[in-house]
Amino acid sequence: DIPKTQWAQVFESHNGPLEYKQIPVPTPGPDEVLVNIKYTGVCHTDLHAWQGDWPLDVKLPLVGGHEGAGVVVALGEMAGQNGRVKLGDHAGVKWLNGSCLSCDFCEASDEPLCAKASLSGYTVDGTFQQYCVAKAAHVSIIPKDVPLDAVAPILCAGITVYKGLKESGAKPGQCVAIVGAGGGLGSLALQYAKAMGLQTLAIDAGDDKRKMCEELGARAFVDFSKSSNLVEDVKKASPDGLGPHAVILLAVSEKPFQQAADYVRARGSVVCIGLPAHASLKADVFSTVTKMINIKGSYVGNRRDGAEAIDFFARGLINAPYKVAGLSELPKVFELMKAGKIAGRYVLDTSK
Ligand code: 8ID
Ligand code: ZN
Repeated sequence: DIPKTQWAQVFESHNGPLEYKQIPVPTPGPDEVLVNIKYTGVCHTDLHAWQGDWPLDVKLPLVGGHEGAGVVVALGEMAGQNGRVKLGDHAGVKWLNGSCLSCDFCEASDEPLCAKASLSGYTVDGTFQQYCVAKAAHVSIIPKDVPLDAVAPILCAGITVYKGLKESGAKPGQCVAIVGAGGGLGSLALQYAKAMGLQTLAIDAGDDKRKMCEELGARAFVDFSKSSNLVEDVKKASPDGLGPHAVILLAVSEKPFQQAADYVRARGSVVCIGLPAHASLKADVFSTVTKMINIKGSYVGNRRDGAEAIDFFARGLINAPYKVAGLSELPKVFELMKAGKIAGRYVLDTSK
């Protein structure tokens, strides 16, 4: 039985108090499902939403969160029709809460580009609550033998880095630089890259993150806080000294977005995924042309990318560390994240 009220983390204004309180349990619309969220990851995007530092309006008041793993407890009238989602299924609520499914982009399975997309924990209430609604067509189905705490970070971080690695065009055996490798997306990028047969070169700061990155299979770690010539150090750390075949930019600061084109290998690609506020890209035109460099963006993934990312995880190929805290402890997790002190991901238990 579904309760009338539930615990949630709510904020009413940017950088305002995060209130852990009881709110009504929402009712799913005809094409929606209600998911009893058991665990939710905390993504740096949630911090951007709270701080309001992106050029995209946030719903206020807001329940943040978009890496929610739980159990389907109610179906809207139309939501069970095609049999894809059933009561009792384990399901994931992602950044893409819903999309129109009929525009040019949705038809081409580029639904993250849909102009009418609704975003969990941003334009609609997300997973920092015990019961969350999402469009039936968009929730991910999670196999029942997969633990819901460990799979939560896959629902944004995992999908996003898996898609970004595919977009990079890097082939098995080649080397990719993961910038921000010690964070939530970065730790998973190291594991997806390895599972995809790629070598990795990790860039981040501090000995905790170095240790984690080495354990996750990185061939080398470059500490950006200690390097006096990052471009040279990254090139030197690549297998043949010519630079990595691709760079996956996950950092939440502008500087690495200005450096990547200088160390990527000729013919290589630079994939921008991190979203530092008020940042611009910069690359030298002469070398971009004469090195034939490809610079592009990558934004979450479509429903199929989501299913594939979960399948890699379900096959035991993805093991990145995460720490579990209670939903009530979100403010503490945000503080640690702002300070850059989290190696890997935090996952919140919504019962605490
Ligand atoms: O679809 C997308 N494009 C997408 C999806 C999900 C998340 C984009 N994001 C964005 C988030 O909004 C955020 O801007 O990706 C970024 C990273 O999210 P995250 O992994 O959840 O953040 P984190 O755990 O805080 O990790 C960031 C890491 O970057 C490092 C930090 O030390 C930290 O480990 N970093 C920084 I800040 N500056 C760096 C630098 N100059 C750096 N690493 C290397 N070089
Ligand atoms: Zn995210």
